[in-house]
Amino acid sequence: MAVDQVVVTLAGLAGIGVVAWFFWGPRSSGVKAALTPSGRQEATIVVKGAYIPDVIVVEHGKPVRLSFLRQETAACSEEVVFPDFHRRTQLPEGQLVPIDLTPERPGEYEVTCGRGLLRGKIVAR
Ligand SMILES: [Cu+2]
Repeated sequence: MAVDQVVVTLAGLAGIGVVAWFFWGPRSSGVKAALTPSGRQEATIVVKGAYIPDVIVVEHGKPVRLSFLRQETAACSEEVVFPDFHRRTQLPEGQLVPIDLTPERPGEYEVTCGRGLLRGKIVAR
């Protein structure tokens, strides 16, 4: 192979690598909840056009406290829903609202707003 062919081939392989990494590589895997001395895993989520952060990583079988702080007035986000836990909670603007739950099994637990537009998840390991 001539040098230019080698360069093109390597560039092509590198491109494939980047695409493969993008689709199958490790996800930017969310924010790990902080473990408090009491054994509770805690994270704060700001609600402002999205859940920030939108992925919270926890250990299953241990209590989790997510504190939501809604910094907007859009009606869309006034309620947060945890379908797997059968929980719905109102989020008044500007108030820190703690929500306690315990994901008993490893898996992904959806978090949405009342109308299903904002989305996030709890990833339990
Ligand atoms: Cu909504």
